[in-house]
Amino acid sequence: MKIDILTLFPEVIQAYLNESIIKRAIQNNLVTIKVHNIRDYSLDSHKKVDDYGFGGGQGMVLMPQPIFDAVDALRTKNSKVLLMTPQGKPYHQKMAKALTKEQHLIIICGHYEGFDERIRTLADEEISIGDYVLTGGELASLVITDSIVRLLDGVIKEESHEYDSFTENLLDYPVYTRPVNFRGMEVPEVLLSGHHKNIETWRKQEQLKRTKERRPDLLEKS
Ligand code: 6GU
Repeated sequence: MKIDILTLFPEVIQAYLNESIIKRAIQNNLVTIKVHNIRDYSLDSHKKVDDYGFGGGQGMVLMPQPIFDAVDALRTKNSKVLLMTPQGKPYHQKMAKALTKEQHLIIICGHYEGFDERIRTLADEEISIGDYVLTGGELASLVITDSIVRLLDGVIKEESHEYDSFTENLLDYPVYTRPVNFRGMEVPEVLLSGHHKNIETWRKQEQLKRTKERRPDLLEKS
């Protein structure tokens, strides 16, 4: 898979991609991720990317030209263009899973007060990562990228996401490591038993219990 991210703040994105699991996935050629500065596509002599909104009231609005030219330069017939906006479709694990099937994603990060409405016509999908407002789409693009990359073949052990929270509309079960007793808090007996069937049953019960307590809305879906 290839992912192109269009942003006014490439360093912010690159810093995250240079660490941990995503970094390893890139090094192992399981994904190619390129970060592009929208400003580099501005045809303005001062590399301007935004201007005052017509009608007043708002602050600066991202202009269509740099973003249209960037998408034109990057898009192929297999590309899917995602626009990050709080007005988009609420993101969830099933969308992450579906997006792993794409060959090429172009992710556009909005910024400042907003972007010119005509930029929406470039998008195959508009995505929001939740009902709150961020200063820009950068964090959202990283959320989307991270959630997709960890699901790609070979990035993490298959077993690690088989029981992920949300995979079956259930939250994850509790996990423990050494020591067995930490400040009086004990690791559940069953996990030390080596009895795989019982461990599996316990984990399923804990998933159900946890989901019922914390996210009953998920149980209604499953
Ligand atoms: Cl995608 N962008 C911004 N600016 N705020 C958001 C968001 C995106 N998703 C939730 N809040």
